[in-house]
Amino acid sequence: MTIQTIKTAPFSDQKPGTSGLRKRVGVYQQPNYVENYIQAIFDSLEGFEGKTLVIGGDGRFYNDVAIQTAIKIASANGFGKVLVGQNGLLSTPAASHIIRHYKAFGGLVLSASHNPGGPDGDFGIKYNVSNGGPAPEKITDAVFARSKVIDSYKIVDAADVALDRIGLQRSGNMVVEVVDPVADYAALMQTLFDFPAIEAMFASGFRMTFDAMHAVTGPYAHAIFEGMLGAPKGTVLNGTPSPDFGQGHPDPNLVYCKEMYDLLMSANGPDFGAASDGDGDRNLIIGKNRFVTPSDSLALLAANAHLAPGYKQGIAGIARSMPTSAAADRVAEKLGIEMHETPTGWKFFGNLLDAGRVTICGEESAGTGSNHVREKDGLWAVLLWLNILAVRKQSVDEIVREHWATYGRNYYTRHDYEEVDAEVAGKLVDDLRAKLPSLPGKVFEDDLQIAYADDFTYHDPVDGSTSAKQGIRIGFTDGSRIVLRLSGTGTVGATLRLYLERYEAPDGRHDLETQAALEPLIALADELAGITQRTGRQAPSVIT
Ligand code: VG1
Ligand code: CO
Repeated sequence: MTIQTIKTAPFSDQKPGTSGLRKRVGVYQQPNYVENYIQAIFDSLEGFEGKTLVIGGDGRFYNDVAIQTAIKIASANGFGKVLVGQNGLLSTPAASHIIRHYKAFGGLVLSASHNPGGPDGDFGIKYNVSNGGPAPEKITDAVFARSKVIDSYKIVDAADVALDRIGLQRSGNMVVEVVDPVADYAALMQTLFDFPAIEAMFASGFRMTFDAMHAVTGPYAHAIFEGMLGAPKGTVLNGTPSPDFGQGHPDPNLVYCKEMYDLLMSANGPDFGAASDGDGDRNLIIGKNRFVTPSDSLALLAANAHLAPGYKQGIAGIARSMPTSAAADRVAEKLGIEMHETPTGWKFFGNLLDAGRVTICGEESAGTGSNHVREKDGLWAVLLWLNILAVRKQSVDEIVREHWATYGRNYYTRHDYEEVDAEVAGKLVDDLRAKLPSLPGKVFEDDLQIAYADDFTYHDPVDGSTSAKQGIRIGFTDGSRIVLRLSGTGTVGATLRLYLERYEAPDGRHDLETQAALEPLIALADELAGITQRTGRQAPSVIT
């Protein structure tokens, strides 16, 4: 075995986005692209000599190649050990747990999450720090800076690791342990939730369908729902991870889970439907005749978390990303606990969780999680819902309606315009930003009066850091909001995200169709930002 130092030239586009570096597979397949990026990560870290690195991915195309490369570069750079999931698989929350549980130095999560996979799809690499969470901006900025000047990387000349073989192997001087991807994670879930109560609910005929979308949660869902909780075989659909996700789009929303939605709305449908995304950190929750928006789900889980054993002492606080609806704020207010609004992306929750200031976090993009790991966690959300259903013995629909009757309803939708010309999208945002100072006080149709208009800046209360330009917020005196930002996970052109929200008091109307309820705001957003006119799009690509 020898350690080789290979000369390389930098790439200019290795800037991590909302959640790691995501690119088309073809970009990643360029010679030295993976090598450069991983070396740039290691060059931005200190003190890992002899320490443990966790590696795992969502099983998408190119995972196997990138993992072998990552192991060899980790070995050459002096890591003492790599813990890797069998067959290269680790869901994002499971990777976070393994980093924490084994006190690893950090981890590499290989995923492009909900983006399609396969040779023409996307690939991604994300670095997580020792608390199990995504690297903070300080590190991702350093990685990008390093990637622009890197001129060599170190790699061992060693054989590939047999990723299918559980147990100890070596790569150069470094130990590689291939671990069961599910066992530690499933054990953690058992400490948080009342498994016997959920099992009893299944035994009494409760019916659920879970769509793993041919992605990483399949093995976890089979083991936990059908294995440990006794749900009938067949409860888990599409439970075998495939490199191209069965040619599907592993994004659990009403567009890509339309069939499940229709099933849950049908007379003979199951009681509960759920799905997760490519890397297992998102969740979709649909009760019989009731879709639960992710923003409402966050509020509901926070309000009911004490019903699960892991949270019976109550929760310390709640955090939500800025575009997420304010439904959770009302729960925090009632509970008298802290509420935080952070920029989009899970990395901003890490400090608040580490400091014990919040217990539950969530994003409108179908991500919810707690202090049990430092990533959002799809199966955790499903299990917490099941635990709540088992204790309250009511339907999802009843629970949601009672929640609205107590706290009011935040009608909420997100309109995505995908693959918009990047220049057009950039100018649209810049022009709207320039208009912001003139907006407060203006009154539009339907008595919509603007209370404030700004580009969100986050001040981290724990480490004092500041993150500016995190998205445009236009707030109205009645609690309605228009939010607009550009996606940081897309790989082609720009994705414009428009988020709309309107509050209806506890005794108000809670039975309106969402898009209709938000129509005046949708029209006003278009008027203010000129989306139709500038993009030439008559309708959003995706509505969630
Ligand atoms: C999107 C979501 C954001 C989420 C991020 C990563 O980011 O909006 O809430 O944290 O994806 O999730 P953006 O910048 O495209 O809006 V995942 O499941 O893709 O890791
Ligand atoms: Co994801």
